[in-house]
Order: sequence, then structure tokens, then C-alpha cells
Amino acid sequence: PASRRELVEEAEEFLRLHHREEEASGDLAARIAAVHAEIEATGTYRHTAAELVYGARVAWRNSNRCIGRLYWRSLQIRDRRHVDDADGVAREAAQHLREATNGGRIRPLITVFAPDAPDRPGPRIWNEQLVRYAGYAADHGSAVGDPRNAGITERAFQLGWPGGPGTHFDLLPLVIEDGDRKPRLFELPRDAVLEVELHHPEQSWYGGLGLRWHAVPAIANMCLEIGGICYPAAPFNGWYMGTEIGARNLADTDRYNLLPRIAEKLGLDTSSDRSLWKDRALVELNRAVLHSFDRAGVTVSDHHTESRRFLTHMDREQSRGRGVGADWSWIVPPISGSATPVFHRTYDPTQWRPAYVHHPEAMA
Ligand code: HEM
Ligand code: NRG
Repeated sequence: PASRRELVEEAEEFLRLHHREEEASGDLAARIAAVHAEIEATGTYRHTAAELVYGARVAWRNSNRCIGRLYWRSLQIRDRRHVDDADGVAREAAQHLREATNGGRIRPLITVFAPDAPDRPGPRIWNEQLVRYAGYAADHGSAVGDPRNAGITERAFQLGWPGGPGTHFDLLPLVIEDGDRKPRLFELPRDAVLEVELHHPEQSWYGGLGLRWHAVPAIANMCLEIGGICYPAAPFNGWYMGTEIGARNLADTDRYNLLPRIAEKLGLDTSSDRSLWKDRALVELNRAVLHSFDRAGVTVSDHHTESRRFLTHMDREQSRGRGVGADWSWIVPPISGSATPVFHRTYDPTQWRPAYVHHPEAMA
């Protein structure tokens, strides 16, 4: 919020929402008066544990780009608001991954670190996710790793990272900045990161490609905004929808760009777009992702199931008298869009609060 008055307004709006939706939320007028007084005295206010839990869950419910919102009430919260130093954030981020991974039965989870305060900004994680693969610029020929992470890889080098072993899947260190403002590097403990080796259900050559992906998508660079308070470090995760890996991360020409290699192995005619070799390679790549996660006992959903769940979510929300904001271009899966029900309709793009927001200053 730009001013104290705006903070008071946003706080009140959130407290009213909480009170309206949650029966056990107590005396509204008394809580509003207390928050007013606290803002008057300190320039900020502290959420109760119940407000934080509710705020983090509703921020997920309000994530217009997210198809996975049916289970928004199941989000578990690790309240680590007392942790504001880089070492503590690194330690708790690793523990977040262990608890979220849960041996493969992935649990939707968020860890909330110290908020921004008038006298001291909260800590920040520069990596876009807790687990990311390094991207090394090519001296000549093709790049190594994930080109999407070339920026954060470069910043890690500048901060003294010696670099990984040089595979296509080197784990990046976390880059964490705390209230003292000096970004520092932290290697992730190996036991905190579960990865899945990719195999194809029928094509045995596929395993030989040496492909893998991490089990948990944990976005780390979005701010959790609740009632005018910004929690800049609040890494959260659910599980992957297979297409995120198979139709984007491994397939996009500016990511791992694997379609030509897979088409070649499949013996497809790549001399003309009209053979639909890209489309056929995409399907086999996505089959391999789902097959491999299943085989490894790691939670993953497919785009048909997740699309159906999303429409169930919309129905359920509407029956409770709530509208659902959504962004068609993010909700519709990147392959076979028209074969899923989410394609065949429009959505209200209104962005409600609380919300997860990108803060541009922290991005590369
Ligand atoms: C975006 C699925 C859980 C918040 C997305 C996207 C997918 C997805 C497919 C689009 C990603 C892209 O195109 O790059 C899922 C599934 C979940 C899940 C299957 C399983 C439970 C969560 C949770 C949260 C969340 C637990 C927060 C508490 C978001 C947000 C975005 C997003 C904020 C937009 C990210 C951005 O702007 O880059 N989700 N999600 N999701 N999801 Fe979910
Ligand atoms: N597409 C990104 C992850 C974005 C968020 N997706 C989720 N979130 N499934 C990728 O790494 O491919 N989640 O919290 O589960």
C-alpha cells in the first residue's frame, strides 16, 4: 500500500472477508479496532495464525492462472514469520521441500517467512522456484541446461558459485537476500530434492536420453499479499500437471527443445511441418512424463483430469455464491486444448485479493 490509509483500507477489507467466510473468526469490530490501533502505533500489523492460514488459502483460490484450485482448502501452512535471516530461510526452504515431497505423495504446502515492515524489508528468494536447473550460455554450439535460468545462474556465478558438474540438470543454489540486503548462496541439501528419471512406456531408447525432472514445483519469487501486508518470501507448491514438463519445459524451443531429437528417434519425417512430427513427438514426450512419475510413485496429474477438476471447482465456488476469476490463456493446457472442457468457455478475469503477486524488482 502507498500510504497508511491504504493499508488500513486493505486490512479492513481482508478482515471483513475473513469474518464473512469463516464462522470461528471472532468479533469483527474488536479485531478491526485493534488493527487500527496497531497500524497507528507501528505503521503495520500482525496477522493472527488463523488469518494467515485463511489468507494463504484464499490467495491460492484467487490465482487466476492456476488450473489446480479445486483443493485450495487443503493447503498446509508453515508459519515461519519469525524467520528473517538468510540462513534460516535456506534451512526452512530445504525442510519445506522435504515435507512437501513426502516420499512422492506430494502435499500442497506454503512456508511463510517474515513480512515487509516499515523499518525492515522481509527476506527474498531470487530463484523463481526452490528447485531449478542451471542454464549455461553456449560458448559455441548448443547451450547446456535450462536456458530459462541463465540469468539466475549468472548471478550465482557473480556471487561466487563455482558452478555445477556441467550436466543438463545441475541444481542451482538458492540466492537469498535478507533485511541486511546482501544476497547469499546456499546449496540445496541433496536429500531435499527428489527427481524422476524419464522413461517411455514402450520405447526403450527413451531412458538413454538421460532426461529427468524434479518432483516438486515450488514457486519462490512471488509475494503473498494479505490485507495490505506483503510476505515477499513465501514459497508454495502443489504437484505438477504433466504438460508443464512435457509440453513446455522439455519442449519449448527456448527451453530444452527436445522435439527434434525425439521425432528423430521415433523415425518421423521431420522434413515438413505437415507430417505433424512435432505434435506426435509432444504426445510421446508427455506420455513418458506421466508414465515415469507414476512408476516412481510421485504425484502428477494429467491435463484431462485437472481440467475436469477445475470445472468442478468453478461449479462448487459458484454454488457458494463466489465468482471465480481465471485467465483463459493460462488455464487451457498447452497441448490438446480443445480436447479438454476448459477450452470451450470464457472466464471472468477479475483479480481478487488476497493474492500471489510477482514483484518486478526481485526478478532478473
Ligand atoms: C499456475 C497447476 C497448486 C498457485 C499454475 C499452472 C498450472 C498449475 C498448470 C500454470 C503454470 C504455467 O503455465 O507455467 C497446479 C496444480 C496444483 C497447483 C496441478 C496442484 C495442487 C498450486 C498451489 C498454489 C498455486 C498450492 C499456491 C498456494 C499458482 C499460481 C500460479 C499457478 C500463483 C501462477 C504462477 C505464475 O504467475 O507464474 N498452477 N497448481 N498452485 N498456480 Fe497452481
Ligand atoms: N510451469 C512451472 C510451474 C508453475 C506452477 N505450477 C504448479 N504449481 N503446478 C514449471 O516448473 O513447469 N504448483 O504450485 O503446484
